[in-house]
Amino acid sequence: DDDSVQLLIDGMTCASCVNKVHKALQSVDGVENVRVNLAERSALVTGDIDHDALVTAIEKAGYGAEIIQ
Ligand code: 9UX
Repeated sequence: DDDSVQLLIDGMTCASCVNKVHKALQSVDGVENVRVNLAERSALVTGDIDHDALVTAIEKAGYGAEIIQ
């Protein structure tokens, strides 16, 4: 089922960070849409997703992540 997950990202400070986080999230199986907000340090991901896989992908890219909802 399609699902929507909001994450709080730690360590994202510039536009290139946003691109890295965006690519990391986009590469996770089942992800359909990704929006990363630098000012809010958040990401909104939709798709048929394993939530923990999103956190793992962000961590592998070098950032911290926590699921907000
Ligand atoms: Mo910007 Mo982010 O110069 O990991 S790429 S701080």
